[in-house]
Amino acid sequence: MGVSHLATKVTYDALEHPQSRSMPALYALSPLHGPLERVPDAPLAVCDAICIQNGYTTVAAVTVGAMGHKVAIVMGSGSDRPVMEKAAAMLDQFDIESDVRVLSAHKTPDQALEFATNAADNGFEVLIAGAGKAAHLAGVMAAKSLLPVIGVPISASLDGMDALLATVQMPTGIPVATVAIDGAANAALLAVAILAVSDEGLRDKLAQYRVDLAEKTLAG
Ligand code: C2R
Repeated sequence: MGVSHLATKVTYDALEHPQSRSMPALYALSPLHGPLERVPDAPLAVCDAICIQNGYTTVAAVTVGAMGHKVAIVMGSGSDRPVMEKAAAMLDQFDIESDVRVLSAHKTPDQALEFATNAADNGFEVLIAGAGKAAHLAGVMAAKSLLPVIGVPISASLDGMDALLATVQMPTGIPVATVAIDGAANAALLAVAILAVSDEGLRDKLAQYRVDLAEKTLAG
């Protein structure tokens, strides 16, 4: 079995199990050319070609996590963009891909529902939804998706208090994790923390971010 065939199989494995994408994995082909096996507790080694490691004679290592995480950032209007761009910028700092969309539960209900319904299948792991005024967008995302939804109340009227209450006061059963008014950067950091639960590399980055933050704070 050639390297490319092996690599292709591993890649397919990752694609067929998107929930495992964040988990770096080392796959091994035994000397007997048995089936691909996941090597438990493998180091985060990456080798694109065949190499010898961990006592396996023929090993192809693929950091499945290299495919990366994907977070959706949706907002009710283009006028929310200056606030919501801060979420994208923060995710970028952690090398997390984001897809930014304007969708409104009020003005484009069909598209909003369709987006939420298919979000997980489209590879998103967390949804961030920002809206101002009567902010129903995050709640509608949560109603149609099992993914964690983080709501950002936008200050578009009444100093954002209307959006804060509309976002945070979800009925029991359909939660929206709500951050501060215009707190898009924190929404991104919460998304990072959620993704970091199953991603050691990301956890390290988040820890470093906190160290840097403490240093900056102490420096006044
Ligand atoms: P316009 O600037 O388009 O009039 O929007 C938007 O998020 C925005 O802050 C004014 C405000 O209306 C909000 N909006 C919602 C929703 N769709 C738009 N709250 C929704 O679906 O919840």
